[in-house]
Amino acid sequence: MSNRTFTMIKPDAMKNGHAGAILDRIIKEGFRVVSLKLTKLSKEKAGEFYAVHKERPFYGELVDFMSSGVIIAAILEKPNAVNAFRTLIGATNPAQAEAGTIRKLFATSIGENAVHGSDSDENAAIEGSFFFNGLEQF
Ligand code: FUP
Repeated sequence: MSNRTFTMIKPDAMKNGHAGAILDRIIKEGFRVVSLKLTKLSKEKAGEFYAVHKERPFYGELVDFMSSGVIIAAILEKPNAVNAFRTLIGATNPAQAEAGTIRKLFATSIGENAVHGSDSDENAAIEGSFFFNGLEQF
């Protein structure tokens, strides 16, 4: 079990002014920030990040949305980070997310759902290194 996960605060949450509240919540839940940056994905980079969903009907919209504005990308550390973070953010669809989760509080829809959280240790490592090189991981 690895202690790291990867997250993005997505364009909807950035535009709606929730970035500060989301970061505050993450830190208060005991995650240590290993890496952090504000950046913007090109369509090409967003397509690459979500390549696993290439055949899904929502892929085009997902790529357009994820490249529509700035995001905050971060690597986070806590024991059992992947599962702990997915519990904190709640279900993909905010309508089904538990009360008090980040998506329940800040997401608008299944497509514009405020935050990303890695779904496995392996993907956490791949996704973290998509955004941060070794010198940027503390
Ligand atoms: P999650 O692991 O909760 O981020 O969800 P998935 O990996 O299943 O989906 C990745 C992203 O694809 C979601 F954050 C939003 C988008 N998506 C849709 O737009 N529609 C869907 O039905 C499922 C996912």
